[in-house]
Amino acid sequence: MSFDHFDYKGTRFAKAAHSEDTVSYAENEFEVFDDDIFNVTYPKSGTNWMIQILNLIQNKGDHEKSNILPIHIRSPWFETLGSQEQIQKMESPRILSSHLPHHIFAKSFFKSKAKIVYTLRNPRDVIVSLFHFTKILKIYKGSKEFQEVLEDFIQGNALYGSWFDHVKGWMQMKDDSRFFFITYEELLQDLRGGVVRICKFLGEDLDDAQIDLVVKHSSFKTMKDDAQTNWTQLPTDIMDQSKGSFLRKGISGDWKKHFTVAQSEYFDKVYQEKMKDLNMNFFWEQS
Ligand code: PPS
Repeated sequence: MSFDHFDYKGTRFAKAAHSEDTVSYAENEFEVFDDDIFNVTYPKSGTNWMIQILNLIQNKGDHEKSNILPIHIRSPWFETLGSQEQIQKMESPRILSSHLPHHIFAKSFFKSKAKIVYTLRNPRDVIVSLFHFTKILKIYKGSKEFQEVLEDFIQGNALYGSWFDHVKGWMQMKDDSRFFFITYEELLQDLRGGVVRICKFLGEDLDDAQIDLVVKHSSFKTMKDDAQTNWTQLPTDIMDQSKGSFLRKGISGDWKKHFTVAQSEYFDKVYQEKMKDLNMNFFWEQS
């Protein structure tokens, strides 16, 4: 798996989506407002799902209102090329997305009252989702064998660098009142419960019927069938969905169909080693 890239402070970025200037601007100059809400993830962990959830919460479950813009411009990734023009047009409170690791995140966030919702997913399923994504996203070149994607992921050579560093970096904020984290697997198991917890964190007071609407319109099926949320509006020279879908399966545990026993054992060993100092047991490990 290869893509034209550059490294910034030890993290890998794609030239097609970033420049050193956009990343440096995001880190050093981007002005965070106190009422900003950041949707932060490592790629393929449920970013778009969370965009949909947060937008619906902000609109009290009103799908017509929250669905006006296509999802890829509804909540721009503030470190990417072209996002600044979009962000300048946004009304507050803004919902902004980012895949940035903690050590490169907007410095002004740390002096603000803005909030972060961090979604994380079983890394084995992240790898599988990424593996399929390499087949449709045109930036990926060369061999895209599963073993290669797995190895690049483990070595931190994937887009946005090491998953392990990303999670460990952000978990430094786990006890901060401006930070809330939730797993993709928890959302799959109990989406309503997740939405209620997110509302509480954001101080959003939705009634039961409004919460039901958030849940209804953020289901995998609703998002997959809707051109505003399934990314099919993107030009085929960027993403070729004749070779697979952006909203692919939306399940947990698909890794079991992709990893060989040897790959699974290898990954477990790497995971134990890299995550041992964190002392956290995530939801997918318990189920
Ligand atoms: S990206 O490219 O980093 O922005 O991708 P991201 O949105 O983080 O992750 C894509 C995966 O999320 C799945 N997805 C969902 N799962 C369940 N429910 C809903 N509503 C939903 N929306 C998106 C999507 O299908 C990708 O996972 P896989 O495993 O490939 O299906």
